[in-house]
Amino acid sequence: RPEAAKKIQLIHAPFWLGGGRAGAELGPESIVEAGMKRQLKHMGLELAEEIVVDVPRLAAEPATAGTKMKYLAEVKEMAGLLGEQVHRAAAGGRFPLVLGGDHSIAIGTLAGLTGHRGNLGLIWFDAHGDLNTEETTPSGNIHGMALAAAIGRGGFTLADIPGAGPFIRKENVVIIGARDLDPGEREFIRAEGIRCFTMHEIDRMGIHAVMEQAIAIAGDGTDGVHVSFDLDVLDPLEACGVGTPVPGGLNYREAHYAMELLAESGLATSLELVEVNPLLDPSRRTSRLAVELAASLLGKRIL
Ligand code: EXY
Ligand code: MN
Ligand code: MN
Ligand code: MN
Repeated sequence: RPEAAKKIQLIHAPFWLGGGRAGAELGPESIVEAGMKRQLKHMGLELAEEIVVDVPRLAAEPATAGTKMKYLAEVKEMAGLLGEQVHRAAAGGRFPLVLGGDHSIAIGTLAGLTGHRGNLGLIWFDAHGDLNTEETTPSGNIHGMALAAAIGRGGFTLADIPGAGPFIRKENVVIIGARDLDPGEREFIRAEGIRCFTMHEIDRMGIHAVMEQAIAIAGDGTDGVHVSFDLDVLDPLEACGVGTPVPGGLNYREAHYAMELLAESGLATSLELVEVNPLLDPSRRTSRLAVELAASLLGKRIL
């Protein structure tokens, strides 16, 4: 098991073009403003100099270039730049803590992580499946295709990003908190047996049992686990500042307990916090929650 996080590498990925809704590019800054660096220092963690990836910020119109995938060129550029920084951080023994930005940034994060450590487990906290392809997407937004890209499903995958390593193995992928799946995603999850703990399973089993299974699945034979945390996994009453809110999500303690169990497992080797859109939450409560959840994953305890 990788030793506890030595040094934290904060990486800003101020990108919104994968989610088609401006404001996600303000996520990283709002999370830092909400106290991320203060919190981590207060826990005694050492922080490397933070990195801000120079991602494409604006495009005249959804540059589709003959594909249904919106802003594909910009997503590829972002993923290459972000992947480089994540790989460098992991190779340098630092814990990559990536701040989004819409969920398409996960394509960059995972390109970097797999480029460094091939055999990775993946825990995907999300109201959505993010398993659409160009054929099944209802929106053309690539943030809804990010997990598909990570496991090699569809026409646009990790393989299209320079420096990326092998796809994440389906057997080591766990989705937690899903409650808004498209037909194409449902079909795929059932056909491929993707481990998906929807809100129904969480109500039935409880978050403890779900996390015990999730940790076993993501940790089975892998040499590290990436936690991809989409803030829209939380109930919008807890976290309204997200681009695609869906009622009936995790409550505050379920989310913290999941992070606390992951911290106890010592399994997590990287984290990304995505879909925070401060334009949708003037109270900045969602940004503050992102800070707190990172702290719980990195070992903050109540007692
Ligand atoms: N499933 C819908 C789509 O593919 O367009 C909505 C996806 C929302 C994706 C957010 C990041 O989780
Ligand atoms: Mn997502
Ligand atoms: Mn390497
Ligand atoms: Mn989502």
